[in-house]
Amino acid sequence: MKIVEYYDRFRVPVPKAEGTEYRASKMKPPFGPHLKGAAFLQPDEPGFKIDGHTVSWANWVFHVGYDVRAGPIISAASIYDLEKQTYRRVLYRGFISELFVPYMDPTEEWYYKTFFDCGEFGFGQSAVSLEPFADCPSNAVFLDAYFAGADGLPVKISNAFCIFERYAGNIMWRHTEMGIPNEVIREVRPEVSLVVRMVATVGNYDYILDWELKPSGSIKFGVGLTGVLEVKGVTYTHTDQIKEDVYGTLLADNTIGVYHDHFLTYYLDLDVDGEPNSFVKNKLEKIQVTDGHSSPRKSYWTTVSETAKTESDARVQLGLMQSELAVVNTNKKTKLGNNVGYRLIPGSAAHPLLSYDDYPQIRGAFTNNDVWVTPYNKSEKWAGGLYVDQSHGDDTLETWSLRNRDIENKDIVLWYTIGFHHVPCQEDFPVMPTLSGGFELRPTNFFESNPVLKTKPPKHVEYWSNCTTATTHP
Ligand SMILES: [Cu+2]
Repeated sequence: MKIVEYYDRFRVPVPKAEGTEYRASKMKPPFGPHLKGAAFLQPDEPGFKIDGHTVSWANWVFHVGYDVRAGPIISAASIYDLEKQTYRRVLYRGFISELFVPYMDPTEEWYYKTFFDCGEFGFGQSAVSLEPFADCPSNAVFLDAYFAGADGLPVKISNAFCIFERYAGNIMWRHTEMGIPNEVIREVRPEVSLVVRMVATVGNYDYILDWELKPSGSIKFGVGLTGVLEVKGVTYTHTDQIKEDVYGTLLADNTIGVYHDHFLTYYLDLDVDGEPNSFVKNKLEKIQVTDGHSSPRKSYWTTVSETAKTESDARVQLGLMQSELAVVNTNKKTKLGNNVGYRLIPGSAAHPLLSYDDYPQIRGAFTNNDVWVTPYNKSEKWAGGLYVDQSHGDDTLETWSLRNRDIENKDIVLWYTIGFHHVPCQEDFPVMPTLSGGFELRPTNFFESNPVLKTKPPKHVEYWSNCTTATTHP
């Protein structure tokens, strides 16, 4: 328990504290833009019910769980089908399996900073109490979380989750039909969705994790990055002084924000209308019209559907090909004969730039593809391995996938990684405005037709002070 040796490679000035205050109580004028409070009025009680951990809202029912490692776990999510008069399963279980954050500074003090936030720290264990009216809107309902502490005693995180209905002023669907003589049809339905939110503060970073369910059947996965950047001290106070690679951006005097990535890998055990599912790539292919007479057009695109038979067929790097990716149930078809399915609408693709044989990337090999599909296996939950601390990369999603098992018409798990390459900028300092990303699972031929067609419009306002064109609704 003694320091037996230390090595002082260089010295840098301690960065100034000036300009780094972000506590409202310590701030002095002038203040930033004044924002008036905004609220989504719900004069009646919230439109959802929580029974134990089961939430039912609009046409959805699902279970909200908490895991010390993954944080929120949404399971047994089913949606009511008005036509079939029954609930139909969409998602058996979904959670964030791993978050890989490699920093891009290879020097002695920084090269090892390649964090696995779920496996090393625990998203659930890093959950923080949410603040009413700020972290969550006024209509939110809060849930506590508990985990077993290091001494075996329960640790409570108050208000770890909030659940709320969101009306962000968006339109669920609309149409103004003007093609009929002497008649105008105008139909609009505002979009209200349900959000389950948890915030994990892992050291310096705060991750806002949203699960948003829509009456149209979509599930949107939102990720917000905020908090404080991981910075390093340097002698520099101006970019003109920098003649070497500093592996980041000068954000303030003597302060570099180091380049890094955030890769969040989601585990999505979809059970689209039942357990046996298949993964389909609908490739969009350009067809050239070469015969010179069948059409005035020279080209068009069409879809070529490929069903993944084994795991190797389901490794996808987005951005390289134009395709729609879907999980379908070939045992269940619509009346018209289409396979019922759910489509993955990816977020912006950020592919890892480390070499495959670089040590952190061997451990983070689950980010080598943006999409993987594996057959359900009880022991395959954590993309970076069960024991991720100092792992050698021999128990990752990539190593499991190399077995190349059959995945057609099986209980399958879709793994999707949303990535961010983060080049810090001065606005990210001293605390970073939320950088948002996300992706969506959206029904594709799951319903016979638009499932929110018969959603009634809200009460109509006859007169609105700043809108003179308001008309009466029949
Ligand atoms: Cu970042």
